[in-house]
Amino acid sequence: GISNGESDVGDCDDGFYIRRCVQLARKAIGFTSPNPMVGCVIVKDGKIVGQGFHPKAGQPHAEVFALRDAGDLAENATAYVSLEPCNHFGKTPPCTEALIKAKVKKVVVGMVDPNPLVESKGLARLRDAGIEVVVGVEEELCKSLNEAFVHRMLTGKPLLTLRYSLSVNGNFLDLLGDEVTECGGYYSRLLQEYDAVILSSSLFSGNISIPSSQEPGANQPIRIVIHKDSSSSNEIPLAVNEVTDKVIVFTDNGTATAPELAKKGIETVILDQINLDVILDYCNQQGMCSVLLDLRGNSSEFEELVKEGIQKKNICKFVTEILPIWNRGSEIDPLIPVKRLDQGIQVENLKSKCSDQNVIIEGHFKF
Ligand code: AOF
Ligand code: ZN
Repeated sequence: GISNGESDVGDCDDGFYIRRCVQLARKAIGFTSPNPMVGCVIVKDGKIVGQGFHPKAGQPHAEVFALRDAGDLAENATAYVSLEPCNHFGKTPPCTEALIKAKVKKVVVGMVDPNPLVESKGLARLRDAGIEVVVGVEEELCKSLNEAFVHRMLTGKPLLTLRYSLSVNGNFLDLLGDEVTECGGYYSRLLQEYDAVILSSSLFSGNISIPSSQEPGANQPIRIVIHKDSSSSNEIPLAVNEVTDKVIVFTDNGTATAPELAKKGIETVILDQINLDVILDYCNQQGMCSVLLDLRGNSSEFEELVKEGIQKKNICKFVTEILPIWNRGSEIDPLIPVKRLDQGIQVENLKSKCSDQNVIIEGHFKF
């Protein structure tokens, strides 16, 4: 398991500094995969003397930046890290050795690193070196910060979230209330935190351009476009000016589309049958931790994927946007004869946010 019961209990200030670590870590939102987001502060005599975060895979870890920032002041100080310091040589050398060399007196850790290369070995190394170690401060917060990373470490698959919009009478809506282009909108912020977003090719037949996050300096997810020849006989209508290097098409008709797309520099994966397992495997191999399945466009393209995802328990979360409209003409649609709550799949960790424009609900499937 990744929780650690045998640790000392942190004192009340510990929570404050770990929350600061999480705040720092979030500065790299969307950019760290396959690595986690990690923040670190060095505290001496009740003052923060150094801070840092992990900006991107391949770059130094949070501890390295914080120790650099603290300089000589790190000696006899307490280091706070939202994730257990690593004790292995990956793309970068072990942070445990950096902490030991800097002569910190104590290390307070938010959560144990679920990465089997690390998992508690970092803590053991620090303790062996005579450093006092406290584990599990603001543990839930730290786990939710890196929900996708933890999920991938434990399952070998990226965290998959279903996104859709509903009318107040419970019908699927083929639209976003939030203008995609709007900075500060929920969809724009959502895109920022995902490594990839799966979209229907039919979305691009209208005047809709490939959605991107409008947050300043944001990560842009890789756009995975699903093209089912059976459901949309036409070619993929991606306009050249819309194409970025971050588009990949999964299609069941390579002959018609692949050469055309290749000319535009778009990678195409041709499958006999488009299925979620293959897409998730692909994402996993690319080091993606989180994928958003956006249910807009031709719903028949997604019907099978969603069914498969629920059946195989590959869909972990949902984010629903309820828009302030009544879908005329389909008043009876939502009255599917489910008369008992336990006939469906239970969801948990419900969170909601309400404004004049929409109600956002998110939660986890409890399989
Ligand atoms: C930390 N602090 O800031 C991060 C950690 O290939 P590497 O060397 O970057 O190692 C990646 C692994 O190190 C990653 O999977 C995770 O277990 C840990 N990441 N650890 O102490 C950090 N980013
Ligand atoms: Zn490290």
